[in-house]
Amino acid sequence: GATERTFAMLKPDVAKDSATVNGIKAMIDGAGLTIEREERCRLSRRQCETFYAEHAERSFFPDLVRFMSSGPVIKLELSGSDAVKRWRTLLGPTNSAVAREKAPKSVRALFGTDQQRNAAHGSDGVESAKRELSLMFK
Ligand code: YYY
Ligand code: MG
Repeated sequence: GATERTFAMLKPDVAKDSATVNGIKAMIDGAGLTIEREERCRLSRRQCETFYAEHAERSFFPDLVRFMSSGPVIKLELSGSDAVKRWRTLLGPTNSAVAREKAPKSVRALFGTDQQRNAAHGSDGVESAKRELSLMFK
């Protein structure tokens, strides 16, 4: 497959726990993906609203923004063969409970809690990866 870049983000539910952060980084490495860039920061509500703008009309949006701005996140740029799809597969389904059923070895199955606190983000396509990388790495 083509060499791609994608955006990954460890969310506030896991970014505060170094053992979990290291566990997820080991999974990234094990999948043949390279961490090109890493930045720990706390996102403002405004930054979260912009990042998740496609979901602005959804009922879960205010709660999602509150959660994502509640503590530090770790932003990662990943590269590798089919990186976008590879990281999405490693992440597993959005809802952590579904992930435990359908993809028990995935990041969300192992480290997520529910449909909101689901451990990590991954771009859903090459175009959104470009948008998210330029938004999050100035
Ligand atoms: O791309 P992915 O993160 O797997 O899911 P999206 O449908 O893009 O939703 C983004 C984000 O919103 C999800 O990671 C958690 C949150 N969310 C939620 O809190 N409740 C839902 N019913 C759906 C999504
Ligand atoms: Mg998404």
